[in-house]
Amino acid sequence: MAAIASAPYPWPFDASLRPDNTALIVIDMQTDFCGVGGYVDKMGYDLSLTRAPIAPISALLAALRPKGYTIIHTREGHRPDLSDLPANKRWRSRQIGAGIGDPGPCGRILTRGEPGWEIIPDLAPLPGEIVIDKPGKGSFYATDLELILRTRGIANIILTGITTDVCVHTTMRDANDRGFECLLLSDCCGATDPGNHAAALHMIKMQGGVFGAVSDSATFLAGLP
Ligand code: C5J
Repeated sequence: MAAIASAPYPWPFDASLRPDNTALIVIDMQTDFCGVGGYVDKMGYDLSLTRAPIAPISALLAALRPKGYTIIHTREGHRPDLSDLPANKRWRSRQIGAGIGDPGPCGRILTRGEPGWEIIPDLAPLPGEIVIDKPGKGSFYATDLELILRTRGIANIILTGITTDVCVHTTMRDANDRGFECLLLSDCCGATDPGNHAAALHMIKMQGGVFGAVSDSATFLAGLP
């Protein structure tokens, strides 16, 4: 039986942390969200905020890979013909000067196959690791993530990546509704606004852990069996 010190309760609730039933999800660590010339940079946000989780996630991967945990990476992006890009999502992105599908310094913004859409080299998936391509914020919508998790017998999900308040939170909420037991590691996530990052962590801990629990990578690694 193993559990991690976290708030508002030791995670997982049933102390069932094992490599065979637990997955690490690394969300959208793409150049578009944390690299120079990508989508977040074009919008004018502070890249240091979305780059902060790179080193902690790297350490986490180094610890979990040899133990046999399921590792899943996600990428947000759209088909080159933009047939899966809702008109309002494109319109809004153009309002802030980073039109999805439009050319930018890293190729067409948030478009599959372009340099900006790739996962950053520091956190590149290893052969055999699962990569989920998603058109939206949540990792379950219009993907086969749930099928893969159920097929592998995954009950517990560790959430990392960017951005805390958007794609990570949407994925955590959707996972929680599906009955998965979720842990978010605070230093392994980042948002384009520090207040939103803090608020996103706070929300999880309400109501006895309404979406799961929150810890950090040092605490997690110290408690890892
Ligand atoms: C956003 C994401 N923020 N990966 N995507 O549009 O959080």
